Amino acid sequence: MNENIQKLQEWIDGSENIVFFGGAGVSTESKIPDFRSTDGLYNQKYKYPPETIISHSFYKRNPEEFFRFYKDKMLYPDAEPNAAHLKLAELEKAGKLKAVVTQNIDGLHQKAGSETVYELHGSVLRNYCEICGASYDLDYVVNYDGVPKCNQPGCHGTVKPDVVLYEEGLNGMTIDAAVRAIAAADMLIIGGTSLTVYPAAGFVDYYRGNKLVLINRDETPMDYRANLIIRDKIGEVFSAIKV
Ligand code: CNA
Repeated sequence: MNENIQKLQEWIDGSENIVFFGGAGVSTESKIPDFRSTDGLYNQKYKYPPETIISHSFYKRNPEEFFRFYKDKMLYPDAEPNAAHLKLAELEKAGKLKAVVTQNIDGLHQKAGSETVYELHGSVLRNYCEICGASYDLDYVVNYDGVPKCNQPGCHGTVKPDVVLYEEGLNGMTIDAAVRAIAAADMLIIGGTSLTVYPAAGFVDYYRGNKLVLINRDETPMDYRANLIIRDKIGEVFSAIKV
């Protein structure tokens, strides 16, 4: 075990109120591409930039194109949790980890068994009719040809994923719960996030302890804040940790 991972293990052993704050890099080892890596979504070529397509105004103006991109590039119904998701769930069951705060929309923390998960940007697993509010699962959206429409009698509303698009606000209750968890944590582990998407990235400011661990392949604007930086793959790091 290398020195950094040993230190991470010691800090985990000595903590009882750990919070994990993560992003797309947590799921790349589950074969879901992130946004900003060289092989991530933002570095591929599309008719419109991904930031434009996954914005609220684009969704309203051009739902056909939105759903074409969304279904093709953002849905991974067969993805499975990796060692990072699984170890975090184990840490929660052991009573050490109190919450996962995630920017991810893939539902893999819950699939791994985590219970307290604050999904800042929503989830592709939940979908609602914009008119009558009827709810639909992921399969409904995946299997619907074109723009998914509500199947309730007399309703033909568009079924919108419960995902926070650019230009949309975050859910206030989720923000509140996430910030409270981070403020109360004795250890904050941040991983797989470029820490560039606000307001989520600003949540780091609420941590008041001195065990801030950053596990990320690339540098982030918040590296200077970390008490320990690990530049390895997050799944590999967590598979070395004993609960
Ligand atoms: P990002 O900006 O794409 O950054 C990802 C970061 O993770 C980068 O700094 C990488 O260096 C790092 N990284 C990638 N793979 C690994 C790995 N195996 N181990 C360690 N580090 C790794 O993603 P953010 O989450 O910071 O940006 C926030 C966006 C991305 C949110 O709005 C998400 O909804 C959105 N997103 C989510 C998913 C998902 O749900 N899986 C996928 C793609 C994008």
